[in-house]
Amino acid sequence: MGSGTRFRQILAKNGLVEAMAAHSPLSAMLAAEAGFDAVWASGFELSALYGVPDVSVVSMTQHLEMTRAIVERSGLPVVADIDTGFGNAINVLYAVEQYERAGAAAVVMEDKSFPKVTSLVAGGRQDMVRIEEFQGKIEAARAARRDPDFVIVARTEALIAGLGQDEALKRARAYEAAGADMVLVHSKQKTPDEIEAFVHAWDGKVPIALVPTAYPQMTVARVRALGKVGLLIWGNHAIRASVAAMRSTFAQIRRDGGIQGVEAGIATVEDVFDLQGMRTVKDDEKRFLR
Ligand code: SPV
Ligand code: MG
Repeated sequence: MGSGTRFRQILAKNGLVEAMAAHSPLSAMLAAEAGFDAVWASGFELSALYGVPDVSVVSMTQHLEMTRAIVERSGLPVVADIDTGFGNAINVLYAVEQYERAGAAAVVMEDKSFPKVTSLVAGGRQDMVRIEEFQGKIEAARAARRDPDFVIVARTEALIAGLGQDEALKRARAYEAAGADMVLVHSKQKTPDEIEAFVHAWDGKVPIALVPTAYPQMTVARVRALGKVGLLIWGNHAIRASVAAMRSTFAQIRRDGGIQGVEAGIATVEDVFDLQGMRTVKDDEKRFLR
């Protein structure tokens, strides 16, 4: 079964797919271990991993190769963040072919112009492409997928760009009409009001996807109560958790002049061995090394 089909089956069964962000196979494995339904191969997280801003500096190839590695190790359907599709509709044809071949279940493509600027930054330059141009990119994505179950999520940044509800709804309707399987609407308001107003006003048939980073009051229960939402993405919590954990561990080692004080608070070496599959290596050694 293709991973797009698995994604659709989870959606049909649970009514909501809950995806955790990842920037590496290891973070994706921990998301699977925690019980999330899917992995969000986040562009922001991968950019941060490389220590660069999320402004189309990380190349498609870098993100694609990480997505492939995440697919291989996580075992979960992977929702790939392909930003703007890395260019125009011609670039989208190639990107979708590659991401589907890498084993992704879905791509999320946003209606900003290339190169993009990360959405949540204060005062960010948020230039959008014309609706017709983005419809062409959605149609290109549909034309490029081999499996009709491969999920194409069209993301509108109208609220992020400050263009208001009417423009967001107009774009979402146009993207559904162009064949998107889902519409992601993003907001950087500090409360869920803006997003809830959008969801209430949504009159389309396709489910909505949300990334409630800026408005953390939005819980799974609240999303379910809203209805209409099919994909919930916890957008950047893997990299932020890593930054906080590394920073405090490193600082304590510097303070203490040694590592003894951090031992209890970090993963054991055996834990990491287990994640790496060292048990299997030991079994394989017994079996094959003569
Ligand atoms: C990402 O995680 O890369 C996203 C979500 O696109 S956000 O950074 O909030 O735009
Ligand atoms: Mg992104």
